[in-house]
Amino acid sequence: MNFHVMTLFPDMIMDGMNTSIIGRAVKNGHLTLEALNIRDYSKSKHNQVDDYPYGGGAGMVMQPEPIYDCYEALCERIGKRPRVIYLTPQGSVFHQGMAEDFAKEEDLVFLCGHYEGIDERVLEEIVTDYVSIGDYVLTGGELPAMVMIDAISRLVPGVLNNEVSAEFESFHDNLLEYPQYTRPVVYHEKRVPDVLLSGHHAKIEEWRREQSLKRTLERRPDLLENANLTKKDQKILAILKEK
Ligand code: 9WO
Repeated sequence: MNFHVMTLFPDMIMDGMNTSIIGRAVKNGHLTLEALNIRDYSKSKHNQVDDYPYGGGAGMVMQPEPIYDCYEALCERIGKRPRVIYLTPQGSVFHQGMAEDFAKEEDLVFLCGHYEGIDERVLEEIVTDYVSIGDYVLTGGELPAMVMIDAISRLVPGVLNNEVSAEFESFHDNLLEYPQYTRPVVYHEKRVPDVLLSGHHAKIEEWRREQSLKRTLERRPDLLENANLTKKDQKILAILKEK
């Protein structure tokens, strides 16, 4: 997977990702990550990339030409026209299924806006996917781009050292993860559940599944609508709902 981030703050992307497991995956060669400085594509005297909004109003709007030229230069260099994701509160809300879909691509471009946004005309020309990471307003698209890169990267084969872990974590079957415990057996008078010390693997799996169902029912009942439930799961859920 090759990530290309178009931004006015390339250091924010490179510093943020170098200090994580994603940084290790880049060094291993499982991923590439580059930040493209939109300012490098300004043709104005003072490398200007924004201007006042037509119609008036507060703040500044990013101009279309540097962003278009940045994308076209990338396309010429790599010989393809990858999907362009614009991070905006006006996009579809990001979820695990979208991460799985994006992980199938060989190249992905993230467009990070700033100020009061980007001139609509260049968005119409190059953006293929409008994505939000949640209903809140930030100062720019860089943090959402990093969130998406993290979620997508861990689905790329070889990025996580544990081959099976990616599919076995939260959202497997659309359920929340069961609780985890490690040493010591007793901490602040609380014991680790006995079943986990029993060595009885079938019983442990059964307990963990029940915990996942219980937790999802309590914390995220909305997820159950699209959950992958066996007949046995449904019976356990019915009992949990009675309690
Ligand atoms: C600010 C503004 C002020 C007056 C009139 C219109 C306005 N629009 C905006 C605006 O949308 N600013 C955005 C700031 C422009 C794109 C980058 N910014 C951003 C991205 N804030 N929050 C996000 C974001 C992206 C993905 N998921 C959650 C939040």
